[in-house]
Amino acid sequence: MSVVITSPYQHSVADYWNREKNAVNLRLGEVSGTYHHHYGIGAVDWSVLDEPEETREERMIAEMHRLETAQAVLLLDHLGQVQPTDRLLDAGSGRGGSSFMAHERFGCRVDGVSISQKQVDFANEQARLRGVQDKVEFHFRNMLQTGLEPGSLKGIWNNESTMYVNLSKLFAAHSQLLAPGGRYVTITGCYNDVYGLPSKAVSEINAHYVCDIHPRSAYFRAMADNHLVPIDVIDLTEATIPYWELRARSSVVTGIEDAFLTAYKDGSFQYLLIAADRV
Ligand code: SAH
Ligand code: GPP
Ligand code: MG
Repeated sequence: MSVVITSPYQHSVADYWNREKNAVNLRLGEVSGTYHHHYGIGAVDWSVLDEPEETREERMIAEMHRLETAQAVLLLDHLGQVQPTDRLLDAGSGRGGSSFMAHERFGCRVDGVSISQKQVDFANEQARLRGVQDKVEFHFRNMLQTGLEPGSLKGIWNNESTMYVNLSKLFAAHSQLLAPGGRYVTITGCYNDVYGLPSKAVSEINAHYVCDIHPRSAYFRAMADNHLVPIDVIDLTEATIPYWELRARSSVVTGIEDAFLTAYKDGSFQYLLIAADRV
């Protein structure tokens, strides 16, 4: 164990991300050079299926990448007014895709943290290739204990990374880092309290990614306890189903597609955007 990885569980999560090389992530990333580890939203252009066989696969990959990029655009839309002199934190930053998009959009400094050294190295190399290494930096750090200066951040987001941590600890940490009036945004999968407890399909997703999907209620409780007041809550479940339907028919399936489609369709699982103000 180290000062960054503080439990055997976190060690197994870091191990997953250090080994991860799924074609569904690398081939999509190569489309534009922006690498995402999250899912897509929006209507699919189903004309990709009518494409001749030689070009169909390439078109499907580009289409999935377009929907994943649209997901990150929607998240950034909810960060509010961000000035070039502000600072942002990408908590659980993966290969860095959303951080680069935020820097391009706002011109400000962005720091990303991940407990995967491989991802941090990959993302820092991307920053060098883009010539933005003094403005976008990735660190091998724990989002529960980043070591960043209290009150120094205008915005923080978690793009599909809250299911790896205890939400009370996460929002206590974020609340300390955000300046008053700062904004927090997450896009996440949560289980539906109305369904009850995690369904079989939700449990399959947990096992696949070594994560622990929280109930929807846990987000609002932990936010209320930590000076975070929701300003937008958007149920993206309907908007993400087409992405999974396309992905299930692609050459880059990983085997988890049916679990997502089942969980979304049986009402046990929801894809949610939550934006909150730090008060
Ligand atoms: N937000 C990125 C990556 C999501 S994948 C994107 O949208 O592309 C989940 C990420 O959470 C991985 O990078 C993983 O290393 C990170 N993560 C999980 N637990 C973490 C922790 N305790 N501290 C920091 N990062 C963590
Ligand atoms: C990241 O995507 C997946 C997660 C961070 C875990 C679970 C997320 C939920 C919303 C439950 P990825 O792009 O690495 O996954 P894949 O390889 O399946 O595309
Ligand atoms: Mg992916």
